[in-house]
Amino acid sequence: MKRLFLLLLSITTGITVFAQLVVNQIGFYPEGPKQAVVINGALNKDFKLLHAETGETVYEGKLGEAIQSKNASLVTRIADFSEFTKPGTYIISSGQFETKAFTIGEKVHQEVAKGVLKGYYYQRASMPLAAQYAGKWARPAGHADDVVYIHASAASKKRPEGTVISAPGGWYDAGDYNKYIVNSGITMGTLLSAYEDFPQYFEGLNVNIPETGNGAPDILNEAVYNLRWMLSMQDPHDGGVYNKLTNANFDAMDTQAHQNKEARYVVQKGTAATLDFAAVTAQSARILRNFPAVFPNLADSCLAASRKAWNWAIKHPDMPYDQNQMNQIYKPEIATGGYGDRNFKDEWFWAAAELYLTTKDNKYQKFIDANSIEKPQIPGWNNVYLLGVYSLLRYKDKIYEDRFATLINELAEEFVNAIPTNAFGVVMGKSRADFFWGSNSLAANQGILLINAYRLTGNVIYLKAAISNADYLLGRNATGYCFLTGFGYRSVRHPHHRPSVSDNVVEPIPGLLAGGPNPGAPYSDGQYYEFTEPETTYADVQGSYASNEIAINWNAPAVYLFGAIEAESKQLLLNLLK
Ligand code: 9MR
Repeated sequence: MKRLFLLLLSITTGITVFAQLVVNQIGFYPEGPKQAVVINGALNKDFKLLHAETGETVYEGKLGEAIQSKNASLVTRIADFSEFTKPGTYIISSGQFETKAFTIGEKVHQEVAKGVLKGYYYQRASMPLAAQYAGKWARPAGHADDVVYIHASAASKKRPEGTVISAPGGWYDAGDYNKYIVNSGITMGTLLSAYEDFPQYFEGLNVNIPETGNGAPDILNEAVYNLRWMLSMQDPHDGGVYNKLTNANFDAMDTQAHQNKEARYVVQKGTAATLDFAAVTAQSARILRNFPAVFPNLADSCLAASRKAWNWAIKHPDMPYDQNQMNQIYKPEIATGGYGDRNFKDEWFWAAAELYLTTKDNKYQKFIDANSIEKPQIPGWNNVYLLGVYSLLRYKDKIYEDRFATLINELAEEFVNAIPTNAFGVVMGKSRADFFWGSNSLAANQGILLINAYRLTGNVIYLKAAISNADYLLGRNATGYCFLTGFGYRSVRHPHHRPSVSDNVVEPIPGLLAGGPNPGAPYSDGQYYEFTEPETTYADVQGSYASNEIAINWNAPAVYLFGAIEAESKQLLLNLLK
């Protein structure tokens, strides 16, 4: 019957996307905004909220006007039940569609916030994951990385080709088992900023990792695990930082972490890697000096490493990582991820901002000024400018405060203004260009910008707009998927993630955010995609590395976003009472 309906629908409308009712599958804050979206339900006019256990109707409403999506050939109607505030477990129904149960309640995203942070533990290299922390995903230690070769591209006088160094620990980058400094840069900056913006919240967020209870919050314990690896990626002789620690080729998908027998190399130093490293170590120094008992001397080591990296960058201000060119000169050829950035303005800005804030040394100001960008992009691995802006604003630096507050508020205003015409009532999808490799991280990073605007102005509109993108990630989107493994009633089951593929556990490792819709995906990974428009090109299959991989730089803004909305959710109530 349902199939017949879909067939009729596609014949009569030419629409190529399934009809369904989508919602944040986890739920809503009692005083928060609450919306579900009917996709291609041409005949639907109203909706009901039912009590999940009793089936009793607790609220009835009319769907909003039909909205043609700008990002796919689909039409939606929004079911808004924000005025219903009673905690409980509910289902929404509209015509032939029904959601599964979700919750209205305080702290409704607390488990998600914990889950996305815990996701990092499962990415740890060089140590066994014990069952007491990892449950059924326990595994032996992968990649000791105590024998790592200096690749020909990275050879120097003091460390000629083939020199063995030790660089254990850190997180695997994504679905592969390699470790990349550039991508660690934005990841660490985002996690450290989450802590700096919401210290109290994160001090209370324990995620059952080996360090839990050691006197430092788990978000810092996790970050330090990667930080120690990052420190080992700096050449102590000159301060330059290697781009990555990698196999020559990607492992087969069914390789378990501990089975890897391939040689590991560090390859070529670069300006982006070294400046990202300088920024992360400067920010770490500032934070970790408040935890001398837990991390003795680490803050000092970080600051020394940061300065050394900065000095190297001053001498090598424009050294891109061009893997193709490198492979023409040096052997063995390296085929793993490139993260090859060519524009370093944003890295200069970020590193200068973090060093300036940590050291109070005015010499960094001229680099902040010289590398200012008028209309910066929302952060991504090759675009870290706003991380510097957020930090300068966090410390209310008098010189920069007004200018950057205006910048953030203007961007936030554009986001908020785009919501009413968005088919899903969210910020994500303001433009078709929002959908690319790792687009879900954009939704989360837009959320971070909005949270910054909210912190600057106290205006709850921005907090609500950030929540709209959280809803997007958890199911209110054109695919109907909750993009987080292990959460929601229709979530990612087959991520492109070697640990999840190669273990004997049916469920994927939880707490990992899939890359999300990417119209370029069919051309990159050659998988079959049932739908191919910007907001629908997503397939929950292992082979889809361009839409269904997971990555540390995509999880980090999710840690920030879900942590921030949990930390601030009580403001929704205070706002209602005003
Ligand atoms: O996130 C990266 C994306 O922006 C690039 O378009 C893509 C292709 O170069 O690579 C992505 O990063 C991958 C990295 O190179 C290797 N580890 C997995 C990453 C996520 O797919």
